[in-house]
Amino acid sequence: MTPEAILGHRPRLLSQAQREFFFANGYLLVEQALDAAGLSRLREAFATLEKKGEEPDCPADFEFETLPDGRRRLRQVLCAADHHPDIWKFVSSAPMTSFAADVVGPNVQFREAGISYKFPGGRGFGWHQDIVFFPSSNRSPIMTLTFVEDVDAEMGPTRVIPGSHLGEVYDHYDADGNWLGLIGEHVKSRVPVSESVAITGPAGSVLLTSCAIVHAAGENRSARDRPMVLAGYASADTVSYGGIPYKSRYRWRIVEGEPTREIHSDALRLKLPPDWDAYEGIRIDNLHQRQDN
Ligand SMILES: O=C(O)CCC(=O)C(=O)O
Repeated sequence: MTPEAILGHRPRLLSQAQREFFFANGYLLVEQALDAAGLSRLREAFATLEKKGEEPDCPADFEFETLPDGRRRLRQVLCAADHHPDIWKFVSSAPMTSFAADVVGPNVQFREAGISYKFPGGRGFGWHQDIVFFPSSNRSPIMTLTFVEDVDAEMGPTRVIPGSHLGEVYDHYDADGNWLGLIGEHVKSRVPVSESVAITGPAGSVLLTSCAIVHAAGENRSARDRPMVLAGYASADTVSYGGIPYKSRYRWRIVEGEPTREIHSDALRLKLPPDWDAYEGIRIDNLHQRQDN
């Protein structure tokens, strides 16, 4: 659906002004969208998953990071919705699916949901656009980032370049054709990074980002953890070309509205990513972080 058609549907939770802001800028922060009970359920789920990460046979979806102080901590759990029922419940129901419907249209398909910890010292992500990981027939796919704790400027907040979702999809290979999963140095001079804004906010806030927005995140320089739930959705009339790096059993599940036989396509030029099916059990993080930001 086009933004105009989506805006023609009555909003569920967002105001019309918030939706217009999203379409113009490619992101929207909804502050304190979750109540205290919802947040505490998420924190309990995080604690359970962290414990599970200590088990010797924990699944490959549990990715670890060695922090500057030498400790090895859980960096993220890919497809966390597959590993904890409360994460699946959270990402497959309101308010999350209502936010998604308000910006992708009434029929919403789920892509994947992970959790990320970013402990103190945890590294960031360089500049990238999510759509290069799952080239799609249109620009409707979104990522939602739910702040499980307050996020301030020291904690490596997500940085976005407003309006960049409407422009070029940059090369995420290097000049020699090697996959980076990050915008290549040979095209970086075209990326207006000086226009980027850091998104900070209180616990319970939800950041919606377009799959085409250029974004990054810094290292966590604070003494506090920055736990987040990351959940992806798209309009039901979106088809992804090739695989996607996350292998959730809930992939493409309709979480709002109904399936459709229609396909919406936008004019897009971008390269196919590597063959994700050759990377069983792992995701982008093991593949693309050759650069530190
Ligand atoms: O952790 C963040 O703030 C950003 C994560 C991100 O860029 C992504 O998952 O694509």
